[in-house]
Amino acid sequence: MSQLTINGTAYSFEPGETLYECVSRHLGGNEIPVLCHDPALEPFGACRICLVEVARSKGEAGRLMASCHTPAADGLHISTHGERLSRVRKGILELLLSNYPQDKLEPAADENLSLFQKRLREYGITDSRYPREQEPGKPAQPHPYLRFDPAECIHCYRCIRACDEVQGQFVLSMANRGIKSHIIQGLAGDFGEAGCVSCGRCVQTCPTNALSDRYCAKTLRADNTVQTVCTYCGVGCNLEVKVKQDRVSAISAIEDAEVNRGHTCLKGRYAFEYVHHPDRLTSPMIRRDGELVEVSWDEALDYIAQRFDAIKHEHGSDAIAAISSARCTNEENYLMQKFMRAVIGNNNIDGCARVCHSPTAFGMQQVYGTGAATNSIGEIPLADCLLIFGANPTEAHPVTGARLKQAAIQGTDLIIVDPRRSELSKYAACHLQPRPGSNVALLNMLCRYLIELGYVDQAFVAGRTEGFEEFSAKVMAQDLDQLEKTTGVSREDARHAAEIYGRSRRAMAFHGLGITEHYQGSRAIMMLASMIMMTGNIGRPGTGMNPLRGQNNVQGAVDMGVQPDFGAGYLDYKQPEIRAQFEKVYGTEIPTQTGLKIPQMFGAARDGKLKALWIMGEDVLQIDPNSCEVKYSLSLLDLLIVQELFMTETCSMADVILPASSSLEKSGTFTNGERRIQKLNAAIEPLRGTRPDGEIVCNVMERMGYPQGDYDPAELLKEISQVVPFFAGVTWENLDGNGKQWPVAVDGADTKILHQKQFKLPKGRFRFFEFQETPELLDHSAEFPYILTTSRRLEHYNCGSMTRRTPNLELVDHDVLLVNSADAAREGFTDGSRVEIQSSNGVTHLNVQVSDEVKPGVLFTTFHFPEIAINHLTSGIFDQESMTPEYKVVAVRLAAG
Ligand SMILES: Nc1nc2c(c(=O)[nH]1)N[C@H]1C(S)=C(S)[C@@H](COP(=O)(O)OP(=O)(O)OC[C@H]3O[C@@H](n4cnc5c(=O)[nH]c(N)nc54)[C@H](O)[C@@H]3O)O[C@H]1N2
Ligand SMILES: Nc1nc2c(c(=O)[nH]1)N[C@H]1C(S)=C(S)[C@@H](COP(=O)(O)OP(=O)(O)OC[C@H]3O[C@@H](n4cnc5c(=O)[nH]c(N)nc54)[C@H](O)[C@@H]3O)O[C@H]1N2
Ligand code: SF4
Ligand code: FES
Ligand SMILES: [Mo]
Repeated sequence: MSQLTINGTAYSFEPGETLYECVSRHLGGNEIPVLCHDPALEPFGACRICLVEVARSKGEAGRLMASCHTPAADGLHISTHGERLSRVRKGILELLLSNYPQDKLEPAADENLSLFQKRLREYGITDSRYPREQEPGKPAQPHPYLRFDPAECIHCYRCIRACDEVQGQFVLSMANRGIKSHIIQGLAGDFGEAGCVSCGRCVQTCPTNALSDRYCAKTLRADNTVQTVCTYCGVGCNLEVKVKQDRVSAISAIEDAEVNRGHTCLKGRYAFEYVHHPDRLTSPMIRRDGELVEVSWDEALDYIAQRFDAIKHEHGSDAIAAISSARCTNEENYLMQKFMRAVIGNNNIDGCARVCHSPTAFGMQQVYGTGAATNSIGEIPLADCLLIFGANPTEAHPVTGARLKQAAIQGTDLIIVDPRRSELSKYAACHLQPRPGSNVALLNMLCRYLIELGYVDQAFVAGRTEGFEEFSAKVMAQDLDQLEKTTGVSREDARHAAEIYGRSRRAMAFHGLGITEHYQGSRAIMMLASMIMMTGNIGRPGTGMNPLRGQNNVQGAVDMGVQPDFGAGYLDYKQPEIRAQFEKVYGTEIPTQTGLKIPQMFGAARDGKLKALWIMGEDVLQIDPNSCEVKYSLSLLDLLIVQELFMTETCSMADVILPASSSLEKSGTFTNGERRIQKLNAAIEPLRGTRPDGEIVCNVMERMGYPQGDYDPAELLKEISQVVPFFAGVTWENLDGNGKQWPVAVDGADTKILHQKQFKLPKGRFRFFEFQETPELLDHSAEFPYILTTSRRLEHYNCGSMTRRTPNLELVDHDVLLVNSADAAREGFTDGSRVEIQSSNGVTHLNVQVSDEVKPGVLFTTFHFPEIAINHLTSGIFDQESMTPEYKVVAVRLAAG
């Protein structure tokens, strides 16, 4: 019997619960006052305000115990209130107040009081009988976002613990002892120098205003507060937006959100000033005599409808294509593909997944039948091995990255496969550094050792899969010497990694663009999926294959049919019964010819077959490979429509510009990387002159004679749930709270883990591939001896149009080229050397940063600054199955620039 008594009534408790947790669960979080306690952190017990009276039997005098770290136990009698408790709590508060500046005691409205001030008010404490003894430390050095006022610090340690236990950055500590003790940000009192990543978790947890931020998020008196989802990466953090005078004024994390539990990175919490930036596009424009001139919405929409009709009439509907946006909502993406299929009448619809995780979707479908993450981020603590293959989550998916780091700090084995020394590799049990582009060869090695060491899950393989014998025979036939040479990874290291992965009971794999953006992208995915299946690491908690999907809604955009070969819900429109279903809902005939993928669209433009392209929220001219060819292709179009927030590189070539509203100005749903459909609620009205993308698409549909009506996410979700089988039970109303992970059954039940009893296919299908060298290196490495690989960094986001318009620019204002110290010495480069980087496609210039993050022969940079135009260098080589560009391998040479 697990029972105790609280204030005379019997209640049950759960194993491992503290008294505070048990009381809060039954009587609410306000029953016992806490101050140093944060539910996301380990119990600490510093302030003692959470004292309760605990007796072994009824009527016995209780002992005072700190409820936040005292375990619940059978038969205890607990009192949460009473004269004695009140007296002690008042004494504690008075002592704390003696070291707090009295002039900071605000007569503010309750919801704007800090937690400390709320407690003072609850217990009626307004001044202190004790003298101030504490010597406050110094304020922190100026920082773009964070502020520290030591006078308001009450030494509860919450900030230090949040930094250590949530973000794992260890920036803050307590210096000195006794009355001289104070919080420091490294020895210099400088957040940045101490390794701070500006996540703001310390600000969020601080119960006073000792830690605050540029936007005074905790104390700002807002007119309105709205819950929404971050617009940046595929983690999908839940945010609370404070609105004042119709402006987005501060953002904080939602404490009880399953996805982020009070945490964010600096982009979600702080990088929102782009919303009101003067550079925002606020009027439609049409190019006349070479100049873009502002026009009314009616004029722009009439012009588009009339030009589409004319082009369709003259060249046929195949002369029109659209690129939809993973930055936009599910409903908007659904509309865009519906527009192409039902109004224009072709399948020429594609999106940013093409430059990203299309190999994941394709490859996982081949092996498992479903191309999405199999498990959920919340399961990380359940795994005893975490394999991170070609991903850099502490920068690209920071909230997930922080959880992975915490797991490693607590002893979970981490295996990193990355040519670069990423932050997480410092915590790894094993870091394999293959030569960029050699993943398939490395997976051959890993599979071989898993088989040799006896780590094949025979029962799983026999019961749920097919093709293992052939797969295994091919793996064993590979020449290990050759594989070592190809990958640059020794057989001992590969064996060690296989041993760690194989011996674990629950191994959870994460992967990213280091595996997909390659000539053999899809093939490496199929090998990885096979390896996971071979060891039975699928369909159970704390296992699986988990692509760290990139943009906020890249999972959703493809789910909604933003791809040329399948309709919404990955349904094959070539099958008559499926087409009939689409036709019934769309009320019109559906085309059957496979549409164009993005690179094919550019090719068709060059061949004179494609005449019009509508791009919603993608800066193809900066981010697609081989920019010169992209520019040439776009220049040949008769009509280029770009729907954007800012005047991007691509906008500069547009014939029509449509100013869109940002994610903070509209409603709809986003689907994060763990298939979680979450609600986006408009925090403010669309900026004057802009329209939400969904509304714009509806407007064009209506102008072209299709009765779509207005953009209404709730109504659209009804339609989507009729079409997309895994959305069957999704409604606008039932997504409140933590959203739902698809597939969602008609009764609303969602799915945390895929493939638990069965794959989507009758049996999991093993797929083996041999390593093939990329033509990029075969053709060019003699002349261009270095391999350049490009990725992203924490502070900036993709084309950078948004983060470059926020104070993130004060943190990082340029790209650099990482060069290994041996290469730098040989070439005569030092930190800051200006170099010319040339590939067979183009040339650019960057400043060198000498770094042993990369091995000799490998160079690294990012693509966030348009002036660098790094994609002038990237090649026209694509993943053979999905046409995802090979951004991660470019043969280049260096010269002093
Ligand atoms: N801060 C920030 N966050 C972002 C973005 C951003 O721009 N900025 N972009 C978002 C988007 S769109 C995406 S898709 C995701 C991407 O996030 P990730 O999938 O993590 O992608 P990258 O950081 O580009 O590359 C991951 C790693 O692959 C490694 N790599 C390169 N070549 C190879 C190889 O041959 N083999 C292996 N095993 N590894 C290799 C690189 O060194 C790099 O560390 O991030 C999202 N999140
Ligand atoms: N060299 C190199 N190049 C790469 C990569 C790489 O690793 N290396 N990674 C590739 C990958 S994975 C990706 S996903 C792409 C990303 O490249 P993009 O998709 O171009 O980049 P984003 O910055 O995510 O967003 C595109 C545009 O959407 C706009 N936008 C934001 N919200 C909205 C909205 O609500 N409505 C509208 N209409 N527009 C909006 C932004 O202003 C931005 O200009 O880059 C690719 N390019
Ligand atoms: S981790 Fe991703 S979703 Fe979360 S705040 Fe950062 S960019 Fe936004
Ligand atoms: S809240 Fe329990 S000791 Fe501070
Ligand atoms: Mo991406």
